[in-house]
Amino acid sequence: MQSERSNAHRVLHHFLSEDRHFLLRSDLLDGFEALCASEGGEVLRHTALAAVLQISQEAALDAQWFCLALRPRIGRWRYLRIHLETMEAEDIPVSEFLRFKERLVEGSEPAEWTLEVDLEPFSREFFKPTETRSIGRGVEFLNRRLSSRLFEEKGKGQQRMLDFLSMHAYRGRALMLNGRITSVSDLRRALRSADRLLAQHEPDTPWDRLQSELVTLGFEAGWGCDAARIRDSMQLLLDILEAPSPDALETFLGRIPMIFSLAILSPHGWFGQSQVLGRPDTGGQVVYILDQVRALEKEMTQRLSEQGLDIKPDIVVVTRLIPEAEGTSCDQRLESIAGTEYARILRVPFREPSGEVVPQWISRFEIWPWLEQFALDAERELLAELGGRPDLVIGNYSDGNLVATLLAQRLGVTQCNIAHALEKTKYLYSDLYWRENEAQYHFSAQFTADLIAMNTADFIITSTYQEIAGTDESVGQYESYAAYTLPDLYRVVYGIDPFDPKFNIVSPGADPDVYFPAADRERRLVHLQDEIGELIDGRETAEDIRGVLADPGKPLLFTMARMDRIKNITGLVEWYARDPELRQAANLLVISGHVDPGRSDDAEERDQIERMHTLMDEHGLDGEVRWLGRHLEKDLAGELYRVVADRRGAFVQPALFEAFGLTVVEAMSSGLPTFATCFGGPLEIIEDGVSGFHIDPNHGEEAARRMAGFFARCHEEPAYWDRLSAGALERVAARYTWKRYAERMMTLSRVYGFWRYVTDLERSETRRYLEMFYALQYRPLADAVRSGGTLGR
Ligand code: UDP
Ligand code: LCN
Repeated sequence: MQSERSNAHRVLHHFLSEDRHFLLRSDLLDGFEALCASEGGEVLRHTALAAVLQISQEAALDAQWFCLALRPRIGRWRYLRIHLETMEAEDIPVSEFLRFKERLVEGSEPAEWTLEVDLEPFSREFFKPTETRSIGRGVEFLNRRLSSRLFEEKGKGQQRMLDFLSMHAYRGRALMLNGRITSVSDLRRALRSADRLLAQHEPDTPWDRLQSELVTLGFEAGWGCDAARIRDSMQLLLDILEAPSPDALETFLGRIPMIFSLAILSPHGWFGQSQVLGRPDTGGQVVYILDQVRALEKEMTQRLSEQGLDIKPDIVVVTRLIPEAEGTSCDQRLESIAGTEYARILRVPFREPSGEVVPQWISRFEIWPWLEQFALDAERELLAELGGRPDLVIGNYSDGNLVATLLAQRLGVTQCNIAHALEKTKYLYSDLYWRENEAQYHFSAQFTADLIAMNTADFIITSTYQEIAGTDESVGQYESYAAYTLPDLYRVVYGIDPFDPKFNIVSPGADPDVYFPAADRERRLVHLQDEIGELIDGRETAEDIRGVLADPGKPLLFTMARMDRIKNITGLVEWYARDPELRQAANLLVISGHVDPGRSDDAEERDQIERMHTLMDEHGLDGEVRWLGRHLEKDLAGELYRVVADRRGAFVQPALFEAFGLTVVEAMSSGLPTFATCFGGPLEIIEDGVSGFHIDPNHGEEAARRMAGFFARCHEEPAYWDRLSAGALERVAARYTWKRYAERMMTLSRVYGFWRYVTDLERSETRRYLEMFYALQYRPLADAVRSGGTLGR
């Protein structure tokens, strides 16, 4: 016991001597490892404290206390306080832990009445899974858990199902049931009669020919396009009324015609179909939404037609209109979306309180003061455009999700959120040191908006599991909102629970018409290949090109991303520059930002551009690196990945953190071996060594070694390249396709609509609480962005 105490003393005082108030998991583990490796340190490995450190996510300490946030398993937290003299440890509540951190940041005791946000009481009565493997499979869980419960009380569930089916209509025309069926026994009887009737018809008899008889029985259009499908839907319902199974319920609900129109919100950035990708704040989210819309329109059309309805889906993407459009279409109010029949972009300007339209582009970090007015204007224009309310509102990123909240609340429709990337985990201590970041990033408004929107959403779509709940070692993006503090503003003791069944993993894909395997010779865009050859091997530089490859015969290491700090393009250039073997083995092709810093109006981008030039100068890279400061059109980009594959090259995604990483999926869909960051989505997309490679951006030297090793091995053993290429193709085909995405999304929206109707998932008390939080906390924070001030002391 005594030695346990003295060992703990030794370890904790070692950390104390570092004179830091906050330690990350990596600091704790690395520091502990170093101590164990030091003289007489081996014994420390077998102490109780060693086991505690293994599950620690972070520590906060002063001269008296050592506080630890423990994460014994994914999504589950405990907080421990150890007295640095007595070594006595005790569990403390989360609020105590957060208060301690606040004291360390502020240098004084936090005010007694600091606002504490606690959403736990609102969800106490809801069912939630407890197994970590159930995280992100919300709809499966709800179906399993609620279907039996719903029908437990005799007759109650059946009656609710009847009520639900009776309310469907499209523009005043009843669907599914008409007024003739008024009770569950009527419904059962009518279903049996219909079944007998349908059995007498050929399976392919269309609805039109069956309509008059079925209407007499109480049924309206929506059950199916022909006798076989109508019968099948009716039998499914009979089974559900008898004894519901989760699968039957999901299949049946998936068929109900209830989603005809969608509003997709994506206010920030440059939302357009050409000349926008690669601009600041304009990347994967735009690509994602345009591909999503195309896939959803197809899926909606197919489902409506299978149900025998001649109704066209209606999809509007609502974004911001930017009068100073810099040659893009962002100043156009309406734009139809290529590859769809009915979908369009509707642009609504930001307006000042005076009513004046804001002319210039505004960074995503600064748009907060304009969103409320935007939501009101967007609502008006959307209602006119759709001729009524949308059936589902889908928000994107923090701003779009907040506007989706405001719209869904006002219109009373189902809300779905998609984060794409939450900023909180991208920037170290962005919550704790929010004030230091306020002038540049305004995280206080953003994190407040996030918290509100994720709690009002009926369901949340994520691209990966780790986006919700991280890994055994790292915290998920959503999980980071479970408990946090913005010192002197408010403290969140229960913000969101990664186990909440509103979370569903539905991964995106890459447009199969644009990103297909290099080996698919017949589909190749041969007409673009000269242009691409010139881009890569051209003997000239230009205003937007730096570097001419001295030996174009070498394979290419290719990277393409917005020139954000977090994308770490300059990091990759530095790793490359410092590894002679890699430089020998491959040329580096970089498509990112601008070459001329004067052409950028984004501070972070300009900074990175300057760094690129410094690196190229310092390391003499002009003969081995080709840097194109261009925004490539989709087809050109698609063919470029394939040309790099033809030359037996590889793609690199070196980001410090990547929420998902569409370029990774694009490269893999082209059959290009891919090296991608181990922080974020790519960790899940790629299976290391099978369908690509993980690299650690914090250990660039090692990453460069790995790439050099890869090229060396491919040189010796060309089949190795083919193996990785095939592995990448298999992986995306199995997991990352838009077809699968659209099917899932359309099923989810119906199932959540159903549960929202038949249970108390509506969460109206939560909404009230969040409305108050919005008015009292979010609004002043957003206003402070406008006035350039900061809330708090
Ligand atoms: N992209 C592009 N040109 C560029 C930079 C990016 O076409 O100069 C495209 C890229 O092909 C991908 C998207 O923008 O489709 C970037 O998405 P990703 O998820 O990789 O990153 P994000 O920019 O969203 O953080
Ligand atoms: C935003 C990001 O930063 C990427 O990681 C995602 O791939 C993209 O959005 C699409 O969701």
